[in-house]
Amino acid sequence: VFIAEKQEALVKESWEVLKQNIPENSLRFFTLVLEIAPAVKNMFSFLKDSDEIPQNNPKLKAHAVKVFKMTCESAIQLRQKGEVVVSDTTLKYLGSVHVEKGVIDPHFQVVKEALMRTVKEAVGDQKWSDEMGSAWGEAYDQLAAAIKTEMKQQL
Ligand code: HEM
Ligand code: ISQ
Repeated sequence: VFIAEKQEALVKESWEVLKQNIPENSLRFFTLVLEIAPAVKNMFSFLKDSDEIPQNNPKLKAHAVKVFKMTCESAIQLRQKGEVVVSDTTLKYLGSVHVEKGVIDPHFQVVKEALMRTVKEAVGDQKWSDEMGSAWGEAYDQLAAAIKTEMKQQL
């Protein structure tokens, strides 16, 4: 699946905005995941022993940023070659982490929804467009598909 040059630019542009406030946007992303699917709470090590979402957890921030960055990279790849390629080691590692934590297919839709809403809120309604949304959505879907395939091979 190829995306247009314009769409790649929109993803990069919105990531630049998001990057300005990593602490707030990563927290927002994670909060939305839990809002949509409260049951996934216990999967996350940084939440296990508390009821509240830690406001400044380095692991939470780092992981959230990684999800955004990988989705951006996927958008670039979809524009360049029409497919998402994740390095073998990264894919194996992410596959095993998510299998171990008990992540299943429907969870990917939850994270997608949370990611898209975080981007939309960060850039604001004026800047957000269907074109921007579909670019993020396509990049995420293709990345998620690669991880899901790897997870199935590890089961
Ligand atoms: C951990 C990325 C989807 C739940 C991680 C890590 C990354 C990541 C980079 C950190 C690994 C590490 O360094 O230890 C992604 C990407 C996704 C995705 C790119 C989709 C495209 C999901 C989904 C769930 C999920 C759908 C289910 C709710 C988790 C959990 C951890 C994790 C529970 C372990 C966190 C911890 O306790 O340290 N993910 N993830 N992820 N992810 Fe995801
Ligand atoms: C890990 N995997 C998917 C989504 C995430 C969001 C916030 C923190 C960690 C994550």
